[in-house]
Amino acid sequence: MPVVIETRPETTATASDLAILGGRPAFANPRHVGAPNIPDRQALLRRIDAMLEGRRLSNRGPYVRLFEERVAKLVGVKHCIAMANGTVALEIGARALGLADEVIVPAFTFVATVHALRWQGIKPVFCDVDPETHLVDPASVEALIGPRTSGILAVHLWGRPAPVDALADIARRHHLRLMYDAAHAFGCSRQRRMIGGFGDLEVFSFHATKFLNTAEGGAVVTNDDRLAEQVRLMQNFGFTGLDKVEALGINGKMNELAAAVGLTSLEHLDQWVGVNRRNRALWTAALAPLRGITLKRWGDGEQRNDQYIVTEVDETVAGLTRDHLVTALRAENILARRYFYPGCHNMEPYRSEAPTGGWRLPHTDHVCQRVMVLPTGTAVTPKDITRMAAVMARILDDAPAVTATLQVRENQS
Ligand code: T4K
Repeated sequence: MPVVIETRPETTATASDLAILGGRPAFANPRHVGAPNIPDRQALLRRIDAMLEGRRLSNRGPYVRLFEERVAKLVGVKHCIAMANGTVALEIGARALGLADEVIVPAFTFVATVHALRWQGIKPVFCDVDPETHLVDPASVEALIGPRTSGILAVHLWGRPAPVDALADIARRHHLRLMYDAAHAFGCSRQRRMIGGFGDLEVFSFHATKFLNTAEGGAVVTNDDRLAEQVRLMQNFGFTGLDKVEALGINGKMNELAAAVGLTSLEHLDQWVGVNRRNRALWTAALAPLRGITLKRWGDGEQRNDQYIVTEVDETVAGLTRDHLVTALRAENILARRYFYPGCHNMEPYRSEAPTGGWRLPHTDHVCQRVMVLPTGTAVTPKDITRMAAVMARILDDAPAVTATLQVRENQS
């Protein structure tokens, strides 16, 4: 049955109209993974107006303080230190923990997790992930511990809680520091306990593409008073008072404008969770009949932000590769993503720094070949999802032609 799509009249909507085969794109404008959630404009503008009136733009002004207070309360931790972005929060967190020499970290993550360590002069030692959950595999972590290991940096990837009990046990037995990259996990829980309170400290990102954004922003959260004090010192040049510098510090501060966006966005959390939940339910139904595409699921009964619609493509069943499917979707202006291809171990400088014989991460390599993340969030409507899934179905139906076309292109380039 022909499918009605945005820029094509119904009568001409046949499989051969696929954009990758020469047709017009299904969507006139791109549908993104990570289009920002935008809070109420009037409320935000009122806050910005008051900020301009008060001429307080940065250096832990009233909005940053309030934002920190609200985030700490929501997450259930003693301290939240708001940061300029998640990457600098990771760097300062690692430094405050005294991480040095080698830190065990998954290669299946956004490169910022690993760059933050390397930027601090720390050597990342890549552990493998569980191919089912995409989370660090504790057995792989423990096997990599050596005399130079100072800590573990695990990731709550996609907002899904890392195996916190097993990791805490490993860290305790080997006297290692344990921190979490919780960039994806704001508003998510694990056995009813909010992510943010695990390990020695955790780091959120409030980048534009995240569930809760401050345009650029992040935070370190912890229950450790001494660590919190260290982090605060480090994020503000080491100042302890007027003209008084007591430590080596850097500038990691969140500004008031960002905090105003954050505070206004916090007022929408329930609404945005609702939209993401609705979108997930629609994607679940729409993808169910499609062969070779599996939507990853987790955390029933937990709080989730559902910010990422993560699928795996099995090319032997789908009839085309994940990469060809993503290329065909992007031609339709459906900007699916191959996060986190090709894995940090295959990016520089880590690829060139690989131990003799290279990094051996079979599960990471497997997952990197299969994952496809699809658009969701408040910028995506139910109609969009129906259309995107219908286009995907047609690409699968025409898989041999799509594959042949893309292979010709690849051979020519
Ligand atoms: N740890 C993890 C596990 C992370 O995922 C991240 C960030 C970090 C640490 C570091 O936190 P930050 O230092 O960033 O706070 C994007 C984001 O830039 C990055 O923040 C995020 N992870 C990562 C998963 O996604 P790219 O390279 O994919 O960004 P880009 O420019 O391709 O944007 C994604 C899509 O979003 C595009 O299709 C366009 C759309 N978009 C983007 C922006 C910025 C918009 O529609 N509007 C916008 O304003 O990394």
